[in-house]
Amino acid sequence: MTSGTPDYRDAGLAFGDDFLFGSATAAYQIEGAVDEDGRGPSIWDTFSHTPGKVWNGDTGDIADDHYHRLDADLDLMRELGLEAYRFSIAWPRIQPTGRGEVNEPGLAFYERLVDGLIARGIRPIATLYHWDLPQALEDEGGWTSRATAEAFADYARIVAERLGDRVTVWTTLNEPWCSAYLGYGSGAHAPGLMDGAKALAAVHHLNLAHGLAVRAIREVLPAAECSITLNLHVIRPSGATGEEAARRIDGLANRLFLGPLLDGEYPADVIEDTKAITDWAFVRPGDTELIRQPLDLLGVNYYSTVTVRMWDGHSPRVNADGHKDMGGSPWPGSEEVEFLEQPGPYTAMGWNIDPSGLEDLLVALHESYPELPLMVTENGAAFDDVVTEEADGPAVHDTDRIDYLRRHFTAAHRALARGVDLRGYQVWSLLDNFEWGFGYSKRFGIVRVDYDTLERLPKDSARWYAELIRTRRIPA
Ligand code: IFM
Repeated sequence: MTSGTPDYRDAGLAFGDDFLFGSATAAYQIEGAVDEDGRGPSIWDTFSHTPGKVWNGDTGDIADDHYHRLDADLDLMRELGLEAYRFSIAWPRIQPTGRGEVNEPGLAFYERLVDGLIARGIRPIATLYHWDLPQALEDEGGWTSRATAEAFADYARIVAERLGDRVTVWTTLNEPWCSAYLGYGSGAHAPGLMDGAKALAAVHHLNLAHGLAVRAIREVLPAAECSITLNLHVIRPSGATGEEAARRIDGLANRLFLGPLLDGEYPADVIEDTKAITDWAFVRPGDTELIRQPLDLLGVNYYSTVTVRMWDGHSPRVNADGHKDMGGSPWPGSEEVEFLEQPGPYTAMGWNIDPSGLEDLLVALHESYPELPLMVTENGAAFDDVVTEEADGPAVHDTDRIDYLRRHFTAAHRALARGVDLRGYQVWSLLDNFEWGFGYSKRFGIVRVDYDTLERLPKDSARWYAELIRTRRIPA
């Protein structure tokens, strides 16, 4: 931080009684039990079992074994005092091939989870899709196909019918940016395709899936609180070409989602930027009206910022984009944008730590959409944790993670003070878990998981967070 700017390390800041403190996970990252009780294969099973796709050949086969340790994990959440728990439902547990017959044991598992949360006084925030598409749907085109969006609405209805009366917030999709651009553009995520036109078709079908699912949920539950979670990019322009580069990345990363979801239209400049790649014929008349369903909440996932400019065509090309590139591009039509090295400090992901980005993002969203309540649905950090042996047993003194969280809670508090309607904060993540292409090499949990014994060990950050929740003030 430069002098004169806040360092975001305030202690003692108070949060209101309605502010919902919780923590988040996702099904494939923690559950394991991938072929139990009728679950079908997902694209992440296929991808992680394909040599060379995931660090160390790691898979989600066992993960944190949460599927078998549900009750103990629920007790842990209660011990930490969580007020909310954001989890995702694995579509292939509910419909093993993504369509048709419902797999009762899958629904029963999530019913047990939701009821277990409620029994412990914890509000369930359910995400319907956190990247584990049934493989059978991918075999028919996955998110490049309109039929996947239609199937998603059927799945949403099935889950809403069963759990609807008990879920506090329904989130349709988690970070469709990742599903579309990393899944079908860069190839870093499942299904691992590298095709800009497919990535853009996936953007649209994910948006459409959201709209159709919200409509389906509300048909079953007219009063359901519906949301979507986006990983909006906080973009800093650099130099003379920075504004153009920022416009392009903002278009692909942010406006291709916010536009149809909240304004009812796709941004014309992005359609123009990408016209050599696709004619956008997959957007049918009436689609943007379907996508723009009233939202009760927008979920915001925030980790770091990017700084961009246009490549001059001569100098060695810079690309410090934090998203692992397997060969394709996550930025269709804007490959000439350079991502500059960010000033540190950094987390173990190599992502820069900049809490001002969270404050800026929340304030900007509030200014653009003043009526829309916001929630931080993910924020947290991976660090190379060390287990130490203390007199009373093993411990993880993760002061770097506490520092990260302190700064970001301060940023959230500053946004609240500036009038942002911020309803809560879900720390990513409750447990160390399968970090997608990075396998188990990156630890985001406030609770450590020993991958040999699967034992859970709350880190110092978990204690710190428990104190924040208990006192409703950022601890000293
Ligand atoms: O682990 C992921 C999560 O699944 C989605 N948001 C970002 C996290 C950290 O990379």
